[in-house]
Parts: sequence; structure tokens; C-alpha cells
Amino acid sequence: AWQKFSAEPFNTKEQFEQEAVRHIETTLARSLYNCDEGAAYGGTALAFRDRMVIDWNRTQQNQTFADQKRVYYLSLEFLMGRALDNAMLNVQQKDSAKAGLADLGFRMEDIINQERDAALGNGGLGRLAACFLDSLASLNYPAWGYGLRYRYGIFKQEIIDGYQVEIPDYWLDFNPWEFPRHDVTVDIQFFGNVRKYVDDSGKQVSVWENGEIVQAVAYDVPIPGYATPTTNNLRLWSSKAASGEFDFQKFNSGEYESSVADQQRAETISAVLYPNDNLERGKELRLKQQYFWCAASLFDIVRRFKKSKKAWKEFPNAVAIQLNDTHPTLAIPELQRILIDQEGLEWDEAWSIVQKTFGYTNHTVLPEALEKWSVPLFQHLLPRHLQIIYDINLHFLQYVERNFPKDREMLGRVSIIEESQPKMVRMAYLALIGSHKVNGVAELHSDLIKTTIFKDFVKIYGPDKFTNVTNGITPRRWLHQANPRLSELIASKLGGYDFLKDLTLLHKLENYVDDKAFRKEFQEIKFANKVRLAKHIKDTNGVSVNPAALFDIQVKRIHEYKRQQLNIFGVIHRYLTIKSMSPEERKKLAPRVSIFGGKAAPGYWMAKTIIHLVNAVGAVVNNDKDVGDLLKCVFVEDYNVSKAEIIVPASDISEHISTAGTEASGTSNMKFVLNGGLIIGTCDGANIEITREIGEENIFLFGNLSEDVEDLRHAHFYSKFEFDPQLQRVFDAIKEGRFGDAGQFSALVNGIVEHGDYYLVSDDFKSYIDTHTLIDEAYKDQESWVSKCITSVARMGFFSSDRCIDEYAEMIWNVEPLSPTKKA
Ligand code: 26M
Repeated sequence: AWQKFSAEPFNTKEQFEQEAVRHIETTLARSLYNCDEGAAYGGTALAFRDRMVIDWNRTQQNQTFADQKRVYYLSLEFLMGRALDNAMLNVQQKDSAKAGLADLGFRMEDIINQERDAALGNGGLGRLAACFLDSLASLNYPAWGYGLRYRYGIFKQEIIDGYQVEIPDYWLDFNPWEFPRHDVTVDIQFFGNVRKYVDDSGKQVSVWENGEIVQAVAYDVPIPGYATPTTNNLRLWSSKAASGEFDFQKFNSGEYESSVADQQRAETISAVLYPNDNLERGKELRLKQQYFWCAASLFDIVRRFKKSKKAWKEFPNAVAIQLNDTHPTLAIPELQRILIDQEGLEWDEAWSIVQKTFGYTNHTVLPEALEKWSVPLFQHLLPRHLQIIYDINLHFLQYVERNFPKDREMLGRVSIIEESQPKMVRMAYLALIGSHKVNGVAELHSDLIKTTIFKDFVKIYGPDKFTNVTNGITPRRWLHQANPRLSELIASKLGGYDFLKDLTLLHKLENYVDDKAFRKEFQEIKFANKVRLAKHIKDTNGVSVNPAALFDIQVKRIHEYKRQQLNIFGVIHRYLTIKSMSPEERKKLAPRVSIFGGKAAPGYWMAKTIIHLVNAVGAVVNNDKDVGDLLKCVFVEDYNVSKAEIIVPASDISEHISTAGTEASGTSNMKFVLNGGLIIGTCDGANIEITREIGEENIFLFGNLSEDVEDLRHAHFYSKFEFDPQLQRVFDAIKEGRFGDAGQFSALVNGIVEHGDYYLVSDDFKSYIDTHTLIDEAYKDQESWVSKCITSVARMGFFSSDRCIDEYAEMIWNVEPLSPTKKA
């Protein structure tokens, strides 16, 4: 029995209407006579927001007075999606809002669809941060997120003539969920020089001066927890010209343009999210973003700590900072700089505080994604930080030298500075050295980082510095919100919605695997979700798909390592097979719909080529009379969080088919299984743990294992390898121009045929299509199929992000939840 702090929920639809209408007429200054869906959304959002802010203020006050350790989650990405449905779930009273909106002549679903996604992230890493915020609040942890308030989120994707076109995502023109804090600002310095002198006490002092100042302004977003009044804070920084920087002297003397240019340059820092996923490009503006955000956040955290008047050695007992990948690594030299240059601590004391404060999560082993910044760029932009990094490196290398005097080679390998031309700062090493714990995001991945990129560091620090926290997802959004009927069905059997707080309770569903009525309803829900997706596809692509067909879905960022090319080659293979069959043979086939979705980084040509091929194949297959309903192939435009909420509940099979050892975890695999779909996957990332939990008989695994990848790659170059004839037939069809001009796809095919097939498409192809044949057979036996689906759902409890957060809290942060009822 919990209660929101806020005194007055909308207990009736009349109360809701009154509040919504008041906001439409006064806050939005709209007449009710021209109240469209946009205005109705605004009024609804503001009415719910009012209920949230009371809890939010109380939570913040409670946390301030509680004097307990807090968690700060630093992430350059928070892929939040929409907020209204989530707010309604957490404030409750969705029913009165629905009835009230109906009175006003609106459908709840249409109103929810008015909201733009907060798309401040690329993919898995950003969505993980959003799930973690949800779990932190739901579990009552005193925690803040810190990020950047991008004016443009990830671009909107349009498909024009089969090609991806990027449209800017200007999302902020109406955002009722943020609160500007014009009084919470931090001046951030760039460039300049370092002056050293010896003070009266004989101490060396460094002063970073003559830089350019940009101002950071805080924007706060409330993060409500589920079934608790705890409402945490996400603080996003926006950049603007420092006061005085917008030069009135210049302005008045007619140099209007250059004074405006200064302002624009400052605002550019938080203007746009870099749209790369797992690719690092070393751009100066990106480094500026990173420092701007780290420095503002650290200043804010230190300011809050200093109000407590505690000794500096207490800092790590008051503050845990988690680094979401290496993007916030500058927070490490920044805290060291604050402690030694500004607070006057000795190096060793400061460094021990720094190490105890930070934890670092690694999300990838792909070499092209590992962050490195050139030393000259660093020297130019952050001269004092470069000195501190050199000092950190010196202390570290001296330590290594003392402990491994015989291994001189090791020094070069583990140095934070890569001795290349130009020299580079290796951010992952800095993050690791500056943290007390390093974690990977699934068991295989956490093992791999210990044997590959961080091998030497395991020798240096011992294995205990490294740990695993397997990723998870929030069941509030990814079950209850995305699939309300399934959530309701589960609640009806489990006696309420407690499973949304403790997902392991799902195991009780195994008692219903053979329950006829339950199975029937489970199937009906899946079918209804497929009908909904089919409608979306009809509306957006103009393609009619049969909801009784097997829906085979791969939605995620487009990347060669994720192997959408393997999937589309499989579709072509299926198409050619159908074409070669007699009408009688065709009748025995199970109809399929292959559904793709995902964005390609704008500069990633191979990924764009894959999108083009999917669309080209769709154009042929979907219009071939011989094929009819047996096969459809569609690319769903602009995959994002709100589209995922429609797509994920509608799968029969989803594809998680990365080259073994390349996908750190994957999280959509968890979402699909939780929603009653089965998966085809490689032995990679969290697929392995999903298999362990749900049972081998409930998953379709295929392909080579990660331990064999290196040898297979080697073999492509040093032994003549012959293609599977079925893959050859696919390539021949492409080369014959059956999907349009073959030249457009030659790089894709040649990457496999001539350039070493780095992602092992040819090695896994046979096993992949054979496994799809098994899927066809399995799907024909609907009774056994449904049993697999229900059993899998029942065994997914482990993959709640609530479990992850409890693990981080215990193993890395050493923080406890803070009871929200404790009075300040
Ligand atoms: C780098 C440079 C410039 C701009 C952007 C980047 C960048 C952005 C995102 C680099 C890496 C990024 O993310 C990596 C990522 O998303 N990793 C994924 O993390 C998920 C959550 O842990 C895992 O489930 C995925 O397997 C992993 O690929």
C-alpha cells in the first residue's frame, strides 16, 4: 500500500477535464473551440505533469535531507521515447483521463500519438540509460541522470526511392516535460593556457586561464517511479553564450553579425546528437560536447557536496558516478583538476577519491568504436586536462614498472598515450584506470573484455576490478505499456500487477502453459498485435501483409556486425526457392513476412546499401504474382522507441544474428521474448543467457562460436574457401540484376566474395537458412509453438532492469534505496 505524496489525484473524469481544460485555456492560451489533438495532448500532459511535480519536489527534498549516498548516471544519450503514457501509468488515473478525453471528443491513443519522441540517443546504449532511470526511480534509489539537451535528436529517417534520407529532428518546440533552470548555470572554459607558479607556501600551482567561456544552463526532467512516489531528476545541459559574451559593444558599433556568430558558436555545442552508433570519428565538436557536459555535471555534483560541509575524504561515501561508456571519461581528469587546482588537495589524496568515485561500463569491443582523441587537439582545447592525463599516466606507468619489471613491452601497450603519429589519448584506458570497477554488459562480453582489450589490465589490477552486469529492460514500458493486453492477461492469472515490480514472479505463468483458455487468449493477443502492425505497414508502406503469416522481424541500428545482410540474403534465398517450386509445392509453405527497420549512420555507406537492397528486394518480391502471400519483405521507416512499442509485441520470430563475439549484449532480444515472440540468434551477447534462462528447446540458435571467429577470418585469406552454393545462387540473382542495377550492390557482395568476409556471412549462411527451415516446421505446429512462447515469457524475470540496478547498487555503487515515506 503506497501513496503518492500529491494530495489530489484525478479521482473522476470531471476533475481531469477541469484540469486539462484549464491548461488548454490558460497555460496554452487556446480557445476550446479550436482545441485540436495537439492542444488536447498539451492539456493532458500538463495536467499529469502537475501531479508529478509535487512528488518530484518532495523526493528531492527528502534526498537532500537524508544525507545518503547518491548515484549520478552520466550518459551522452538518453533514448526516452514518449513520456505521457509513462506519466499516466505512474501517476495512475489513466482511466479518468481516458473518459475525460472521450467527453471532449478525443481518443486516448490519438492523444498519446501526438507526442514526439525524446530521441536523445542512437540505440542500445541510450535506451539502456532510459531503462535504468526508470528502474532507479521505481526502486527508490537516490539518483540523478546527467546528459545533454540536444536541440536535434537522432535524425528522422525517410525512405525515398529505396534510399535513406535524413531529416533533422527539431523536437523542442513544445516539450512540457522539461523545466528550464535559468538560475542553475555553470561557466565552462575551453582553450587558453596553463600558468604555473610557486605560491607563498612553496607549493606548485597551476592556473588555467585566458580561455573562452560558454555557459551551461540546466533543464530538469522529472523521472517518476512505478508504484512509488519517488520521482528522480534527469538534468540536461544546454549551451549558450556566457553573459557578456554576446558583445553589446560589438552590437552597438554595428558588428551585429560577428556578435551573433559568437552566440551561435556557443549554442552549437548542445545543438545536435552525433548519429553514430559504435563508430568513433574524432571530431572537435564532439570532444567539446563531452567536456561541456562533464564539467557542468561535476561542478553541480561538487557544489551539492560542498553544501554538506563534509571533509573531502567523505566524497566517495556521498557520491557514486557511473560512466556510460567512455563518452564521459573527461569527468575523471576534471574531478582530479577540481581537487588539486581548486581545492588544494595533494595528488595522491585526490586520486584516491577519484578512483573510489567512478565506475565505468564498457558497451563494445569493436575496435572502430573505441574512443581515442589526438593529443594536439587535446592540447588546444583542454591544455590543463592533458597535463593531468600525462600525470595520471606517469603515476600509473611507474606502478606498472614496479610490479612488472621484466615486461618492458607492457608499458607501451597499457599507456594511456598511444605513441602514434599524432599521439592519441586512449579513453577506455583512462576510464579503467580512473575507476574502481569496470563492467561489461553480458557474461560473454564481460569475459571477452578481460581476454582482449583489457587483458593486460587484468594482470595489473587483478580480476576483481572487473565484473559483469547483464543488461535488462524495464517491464513497465516494454510489457505493460507496449502490450497492455498481455500485461492484463498476466495480471489476471498472477492476482495483480506485482510482477511489474518483481519480474521473477512471471515464473508462475508456467502453471498456465497447458491451460486452454489462457493459451487461446495469449494467441489472440499476439494476433491482435500483428493486426496492429499490419495496419501500420499498410498505412506507411502501402503493402498489405497477412497477419496470419509468420512475422519475422529484425529492428535495430543497421550495421555490418549485426548482419542485416545475412537476413536479406536469406529472404532472397527464400524468394528464389519459391520461384523454383511447383504450385503444389508452394501450397505446403508457411507464409512469411520479413520486416526490417533501423537507421544507418549518415556516413556509413555499406549500411545504407543494405537498406537499399532490402527495399529493392521488397519491390520485386511484394509484386510477384507467383509469390503472393507466401513472402513479403518490408522496411519500416524511422524505427524509434514509439515504433518499437508497436513492433516488438507483434513478432513471431525476431532476429539477433550478429557475428559471434561482436554484440556486447543486445536488449531488443529481451523485449521480444518478454512479449511472447521466439528468437533466432547466434551465440552472442545476452542471447546466451536468454538461452540458459528459457531453455535451449525454446530458442533457435545457429552459427559459429566466438572462439572460432579469429581462425575463420584467417582462413578467408589463407585457404581457398568455397561458397555455399545456395549463397552463390543469391549472389548470382543480384548480379543478374533481378533487384535492379547490380552495380549498386557490388560493394556489399564483394565485401564477402573478395574482401575477406569479415563478418562471416558465408560461414554462417547454411546454418542460418537451415534454422529458418526448422522455424517453418515449428510454426506449423501451433500448439507446441505457443507452449514455447508462454514458457519463455514465464522465464524472462532475470532480464528486468530492476535486477541490473540492484546489482550495480550492491557491487559497484554501494548505495541503498531511500524509503520515500521517510519524512524530511
Ligand atoms: C561514438 C562517437 C561519436 C558519436 C557516437 C558514438 C557512439 C554512440 C553510441 C559510440 C557507441 C555508441 O553506443 C554503443 C552501443 O550502443 N553499444 C550497445 O550497448 C548496448 C547496451 O549495453 C548493448 O546492448 C549493445 O550490444 C551494444 O552494441
